[in-house]
Amino acid sequence: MTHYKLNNSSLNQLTAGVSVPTYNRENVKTGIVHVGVGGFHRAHEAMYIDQLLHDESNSNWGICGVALLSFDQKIYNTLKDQDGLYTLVVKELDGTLTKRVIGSIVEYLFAPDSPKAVIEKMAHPDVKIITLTITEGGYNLNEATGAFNFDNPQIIHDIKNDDAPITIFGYLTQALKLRKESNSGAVTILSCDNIQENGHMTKKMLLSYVAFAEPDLLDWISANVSFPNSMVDRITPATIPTDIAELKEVSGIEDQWPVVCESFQQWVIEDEFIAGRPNLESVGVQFVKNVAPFEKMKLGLLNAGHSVVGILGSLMGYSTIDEAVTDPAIGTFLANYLDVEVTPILRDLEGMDLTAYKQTLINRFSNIYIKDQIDRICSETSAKMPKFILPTVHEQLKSNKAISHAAFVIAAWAIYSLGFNEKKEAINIKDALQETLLAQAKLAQANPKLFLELEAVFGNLSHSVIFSDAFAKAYQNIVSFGVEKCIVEMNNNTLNQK
Ligand code: CS2
Repeated sequence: MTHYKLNNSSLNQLTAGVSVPTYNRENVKTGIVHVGVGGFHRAHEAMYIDQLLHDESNSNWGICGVALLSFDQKIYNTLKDQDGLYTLVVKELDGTLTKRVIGSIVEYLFAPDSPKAVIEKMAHPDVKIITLTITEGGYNLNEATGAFNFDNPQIIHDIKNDDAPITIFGYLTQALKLRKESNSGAVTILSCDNIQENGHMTKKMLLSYVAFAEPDLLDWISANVSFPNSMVDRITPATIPTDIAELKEVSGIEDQWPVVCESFQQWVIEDEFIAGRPNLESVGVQFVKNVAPFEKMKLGLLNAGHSVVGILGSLMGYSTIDEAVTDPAIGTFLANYLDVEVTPILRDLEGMDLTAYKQTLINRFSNIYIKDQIDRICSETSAKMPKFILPTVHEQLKSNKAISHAAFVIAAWAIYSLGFNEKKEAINIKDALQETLLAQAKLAQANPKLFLELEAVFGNLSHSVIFSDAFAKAYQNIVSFGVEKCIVEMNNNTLNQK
């Protein structure tokens, strides 16, 4: 089979079962700047926009992808080499692969090399929407105080260096300032991260920064920038070398960084686009008045469910989510956690069949073709925990309801943080707080409750006697009996109570 390096000139040669953009990419103008061109963005928003661009009347809505961190050099180089093109490989439930080259990223910038170009692009009058996937930890929230973290050295850097920022807050502030000065008009900032009320969070954090760094800009922002909340969903494992090799072998495409994902896709947004938006309904995006209940459901069930399976699975020595969730002990534990400790806090979901949603979620986790990595799921747990699991714990505690499964998972995470699974193999931990977690996890070996004193993650949770006691008991049980025995016992107890 002939092999083609993926780029503009090879596009028309790719016919072997691969769909390609049939619109003229040269006519597409950038209307959206997206920050954080990771796998998720490329499996989700960029895919929706690609679909949209097939209707030529939408040609004002191309994407400029911004790689913000020096760590993102590789994705920038890849996009540049491939004219912004990449292959999206959708793994259907029966294992069939649907391959589609995505063409919606028509420009790309590497912020560390050209901060000015990024600011100018964000401030360009044609740009009407700035979207973000900057991860749960990217919003610079101090979990202990609930306020913007001005102690972050990168924020201190941005306050001193207007024209060469490194954080999203520095970039957005300078871009909005330039929009104001050059009359570029209003703009929508749309967060696509897994955070409850992600639009409100973005607004709150950005305004805190602006109030300090550029207070004169506040009025302009309040009249010219909107921050809709949104809920995003599509499981997108990390691309592995066999994905790249398979694409080359079967389809002849040499793509340095294809993206693989599940077939499920969902995007629910509040319709508050101050500077207009494309007709996203036409490609299946749902618009609602209040996205909060959907976001709460998704974060509390799916994302928290992922962390539950990931942490327990990792300690038991599994490496993928499907392997772990199809272990009956973990699968039952997950189902019980979702039913007993999360479902009671969900409301205002008229028309939503929660039982079906939970079943679909478990089917999605169990999909053997996806092979989502536990390492991916457990990465940055210190940022995910306060967004996915702890809000549920607080609500349950407030109404004196069950928290034992959550306490157990957090106890398992304290042991996980020591760096070894129950087979005594090293765990590949990737977490911005890794060293702090390890230090705290070591202290917890003598007195488990000390783990909860990590305020940057747990806020004031350690003040709850009910929770700390459940946590300490779970910790001791795991140390004495191992995860599997403990969860089998918890599963039996839940069954007896039903
Ligand atoms: C995952 C998410 O990062 C995680 O822990 O739960 O990446 C999840 O796969 C997506 O939010 C699915 O929409």
